[in-house]
Amino acid sequence: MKTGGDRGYLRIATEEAFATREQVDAYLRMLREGTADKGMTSLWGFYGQSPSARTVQVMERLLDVGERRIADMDAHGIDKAILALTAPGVQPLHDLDEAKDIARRANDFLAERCAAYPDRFIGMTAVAPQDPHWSAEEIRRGARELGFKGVQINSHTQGEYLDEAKFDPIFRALAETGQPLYIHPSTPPDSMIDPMLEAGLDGAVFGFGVDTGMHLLRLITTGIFDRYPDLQIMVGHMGEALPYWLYRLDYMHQAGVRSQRYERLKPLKKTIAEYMRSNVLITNSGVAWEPAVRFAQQVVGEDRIMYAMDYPYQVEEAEVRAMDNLDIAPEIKKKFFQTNAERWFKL
Ligand code: 1DF
Ligand code: MN
Repeated sequence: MKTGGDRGYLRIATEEAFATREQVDAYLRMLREGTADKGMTSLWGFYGQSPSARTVQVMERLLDVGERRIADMDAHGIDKAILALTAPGVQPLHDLDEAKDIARRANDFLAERCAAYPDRFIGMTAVAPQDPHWSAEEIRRGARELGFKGVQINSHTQGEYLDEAKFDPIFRALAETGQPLYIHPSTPPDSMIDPMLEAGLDGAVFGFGVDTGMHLLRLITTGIFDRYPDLQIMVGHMGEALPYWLYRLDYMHQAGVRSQRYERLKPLKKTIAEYMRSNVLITNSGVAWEPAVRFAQQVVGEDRIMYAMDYPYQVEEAEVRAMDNLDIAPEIKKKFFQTNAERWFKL
């Protein structure tokens, strides 16, 4: 695969992960001490400790934000990667100072790496939502001093979702800086995970999507876009299944609002489908599947669906080729691979 845009578009990959050594070491310490939740124990018990070929490859690739990653991007025809600290970031850490230190140093490291490869790497800010005010300041620093183009939060923070009022400083900082929020998956919290864990379905196979789709839905139904009408929220994995649910979501949501069945289910200015078409952006991370991409383009809009590889978790040349071969108009393919990312990340 070739970089350089000879097909009429650059390939910009929008959900690409890196890790820092001290982040992984903190996870391993939590696993040893037994302070990690069930999801982290499942996920990082695997990536941090399994000797399998997959985990060794993933770990090596996560920790490299230099020549090895560039070589992989060149081999797969990826012109630019939008990088974020891998899930679940520092969100599971119980020691606030440690969480903030690791996030801040990861941001400094990423900014330096982006400066070293300015044509290839673009950064997103990592935050520690455990401290919403610090996170708001770090979002401002990321946008104004480090040159980052968005913020990634890995779904819930120790079981709490971003619609809780205490997280509002984060949304104020996003509004102030005009940056998009990428809600990346995490394993479901202990309050949700058991039936998935017992069946081996807690991770990227299913649990990620259940938790993250619900997270976005909670933000929508509690009115985040009425409070922040210009906010753009990105989710991967073809919208974490929400596009396929949309008809039923709107029908049953409106029925629930009319019957005043729940205190928190209040009337909204728009329908869920309308918010999806004005405030939600979707990447195809993990889903190189033409029917899903075209369905999302149809119901959410061709300006709102962007390409992602999900490096280093899903590195498949055949998937890049499948997306190159999407049976869609060339203008729409260019939006998908390049110009939607340029527009929404303000590159
Ligand atoms: C996995 C998948 C892990 C994704 C990830 O971060 C991740 C996985 C820890 O396969 O276990 O970002 N993903 O987005 O699909
Ligand atoms: Mn991912």
